[in-house]
Amino acid sequence: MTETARTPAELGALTQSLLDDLALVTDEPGRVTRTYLSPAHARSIDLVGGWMRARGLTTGLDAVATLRGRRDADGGGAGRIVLLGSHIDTVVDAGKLDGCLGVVASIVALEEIARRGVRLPFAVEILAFGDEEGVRFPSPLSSSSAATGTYRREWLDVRDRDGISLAEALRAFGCDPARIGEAAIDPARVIGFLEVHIEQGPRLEDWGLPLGVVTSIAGQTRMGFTLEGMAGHAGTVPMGLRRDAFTGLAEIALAVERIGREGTSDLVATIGRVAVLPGAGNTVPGRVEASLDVRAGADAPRLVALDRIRHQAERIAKKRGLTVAFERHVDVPTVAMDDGLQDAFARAVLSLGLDTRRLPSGAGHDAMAMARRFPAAMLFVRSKDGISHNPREWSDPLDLGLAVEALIRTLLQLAEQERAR
Ligand code: HGY
Ligand code: MN
Ligand code: MN
Repeated sequence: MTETARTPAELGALTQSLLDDLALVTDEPGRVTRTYLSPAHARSIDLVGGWMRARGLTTGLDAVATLRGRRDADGGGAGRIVLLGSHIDTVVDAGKLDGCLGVVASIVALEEIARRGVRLPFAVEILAFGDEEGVRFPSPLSSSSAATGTYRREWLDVRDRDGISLAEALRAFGCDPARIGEAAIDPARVIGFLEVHIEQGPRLEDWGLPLGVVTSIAGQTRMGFTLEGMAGHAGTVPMGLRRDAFTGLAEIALAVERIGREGTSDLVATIGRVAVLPGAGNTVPGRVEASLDVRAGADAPRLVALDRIRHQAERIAKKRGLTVAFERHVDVPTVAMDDGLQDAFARAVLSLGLDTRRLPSGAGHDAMAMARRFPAAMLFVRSKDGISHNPREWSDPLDLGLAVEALIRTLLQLAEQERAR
């Protein structure tokens, strides 16, 4: 029995209400922080899995704790599959939308397709990845890497701030690291991966557009680096005799900023986390541990900037009697989105009577890991003031509903193409 199609406003209101409920699942009361394999991650799997099961999807957890909700092809059969989804882990003090929107929009879209009595000639699987951000462990995109058979075994040995290894955390979560290989999805069966995500930038708002189609995802290098100097008494060590690791970092940080500014317009370089040790106010810092995140729309400017930063850091360290060591956590090249799926998203947006434009993504996404093995595409939703990784992250619920409707229409196009194969 078919029901009246929900309007984009109704789809948006439903999407927003689910996002509001999911945002209450946090490791830090009073703000949204949900890191990989944390108690809040477990509770979010229960909540989102319940939404999936209530809508007739069968659910399961893979070996890296990705929640998977599946609707079989109408008429059964071991046919091909369309993958949807995004990540449900967050940064610290996050907004409600980053990642979560892609999972919730997929759930609402599949429910609406069923309400409209539409049959799909392929299976659909919604993937709720638990480790896209790489906040607890330096292992960004590890869940989607497992789904594509590109998981890096060394991630299992990385440790969080409490010294717990990723492997130990997986076992404590009830997962078996020895079975990670089984999480890989056979590319021969996959039509494509579609990810709905907030833009996290200002362009759609500047253009006055609710939706945009992503052309490529900027490559990124994320590193850790350590500066070693000499801890000393703040009251007795003369300024000229100090090997102060923090002032060394300060000079390096300004060099990073200058190099970032001097590169191509889409080159960005960020030191987002710094630990000053031993951390006493009356002690000259002897050691500093910092993060470095460098991205660009193309690989060459990013790699040139990395070389320049490393050279400047070594020069400044030497001048100050410090040593510097770098550790690479992630190095992902710029990834192009699939042309055919981009066109399908664009046709869906145009069918809504909306103008559509295409734009690159400066932020990383699970789609960049999924694109290693499957055709992948992303639909961006306008971000108010371009804000993200911030509790002020917000998109108009009508824009959310338009994205759900565009996802529905994209799936209907893929269904037509599949029937015609
Ligand atoms: O950092 C990123 O690009 C993404 O938000 N994980
Ligand atoms: Mn993010
Ligand atoms: Mn994200």
